[in-house]
Amino acid sequence: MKELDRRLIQIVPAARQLSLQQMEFYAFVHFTVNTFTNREWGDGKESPSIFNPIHLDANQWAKNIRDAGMKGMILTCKHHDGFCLWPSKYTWHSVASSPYKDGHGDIVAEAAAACKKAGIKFGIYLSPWDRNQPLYGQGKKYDDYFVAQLTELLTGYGDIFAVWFDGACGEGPNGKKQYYDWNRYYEVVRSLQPGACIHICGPDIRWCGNEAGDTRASEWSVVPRRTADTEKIAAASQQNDDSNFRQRIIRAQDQDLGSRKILQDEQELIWYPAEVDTSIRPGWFWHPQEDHQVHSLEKLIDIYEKSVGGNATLLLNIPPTSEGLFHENDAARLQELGAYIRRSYRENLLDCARLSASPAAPGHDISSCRQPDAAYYLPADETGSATIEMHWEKEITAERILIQEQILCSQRVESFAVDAWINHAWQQIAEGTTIGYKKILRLHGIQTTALRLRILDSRIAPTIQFMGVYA
Ligand code: FUL
Repeated sequence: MKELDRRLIQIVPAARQLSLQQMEFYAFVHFTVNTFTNREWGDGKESPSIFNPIHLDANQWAKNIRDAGMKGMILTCKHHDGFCLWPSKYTWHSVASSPYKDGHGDIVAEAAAACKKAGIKFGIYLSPWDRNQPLYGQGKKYDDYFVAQLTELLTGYGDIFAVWFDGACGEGPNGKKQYYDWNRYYEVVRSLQPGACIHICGPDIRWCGNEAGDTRASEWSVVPRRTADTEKIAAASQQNDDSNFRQRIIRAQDQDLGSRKILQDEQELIWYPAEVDTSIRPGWFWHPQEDHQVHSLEKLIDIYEKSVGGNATLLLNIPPTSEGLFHENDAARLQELGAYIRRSYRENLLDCARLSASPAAPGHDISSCRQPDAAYYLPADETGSATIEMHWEKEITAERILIQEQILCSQRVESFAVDAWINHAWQQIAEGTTIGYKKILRLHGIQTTALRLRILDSRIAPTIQFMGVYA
């Protein structure tokens, strides 16, 4: 077992993956001709003349995104319909042929500038599947077109934090078949934007496997390399525009991607953390009939705490209307969500607690987990178990406990429990498997003077980088 553990803890995030994980929560913005046709997938035959978001204000998007606590925005620069939100030199199927700003608009530039102004990062979604481009299905000719567009986006708009390659394709068995030269795409991204993560059909960030906002109960970042097989990701992706698709939960057989049992016979392992992508409303694009179906604050909090607090990142979509603005209902919900997150995690009750723990390895004292810096607690004992106690002089009411591993030392914890001191005895109030970058547990207003974290099983020894207890 220890031999396997030693092998597993060698797998750690690249710098770009660590930065992305630390962003935690960022936005998707789906916007194209579909916004004007009330569809989810365009067929590529739409006339650019329908595209005219007369009140477009990317600053309104960026400001609401930032206020919600999100750290970046990924824009659908080109969705499956092939319409480009920037004046690409390689096609006329773009804003340049639309009435928007008399064909002089560039929405990618507007969005990138708005992100910069709001102090958030900017990323791009460029759909490999293109229903407008006649070269699609012609092998290298289409790859050349795709790479040319990718190059425009990666060189003309400043720093890009994310490149999102969708696996969706609705061509069906008798449709066009394009064999994408993925490695060529990746090399272009690496050479032009080495800090960008390549998401989904790419080596850096893993699709969680559904669009409903579900996170696995045990989310692992060290997984078999075959998990990043683009053909398989594409096969599991959307094959038609049926909106029921996004309700599908993670398939049962996929629940465990990275326990020791799964990894023991794998030759090749990679750091490949999960991203949960979902929309604030039923559709990815704006549909006027969904203006009153914006998810409740409770639902969004639940998605947030299970994803960001479940060792995944959260990519939340907000679709602008045909006027080019976030609808007031979506904007109001984003404001509420941001206020809720700020309020909930403002005051760490651990600041006034006495901390003790199983004997620490030199330089890795338990006090290291009071600050969210790189320092971490590490027990001297390498068997994989450890106990951390928190004591208060006066009774506290705790709503949440937050625990973070130092993922630069890989993901190690396999099993843990939390106890509270109630009626002069320890009572177990929560348990879990993985912790990873961040675990948030709801404690439902427990009243106590002491809490205890028991790490029951871990690869070598657990590393605890930060802990928080919140009222
Ligand atoms: C899917 C696409 O087909 C949807 O339209 C949307 O862009 C979603 C994020 O990915 O695969």
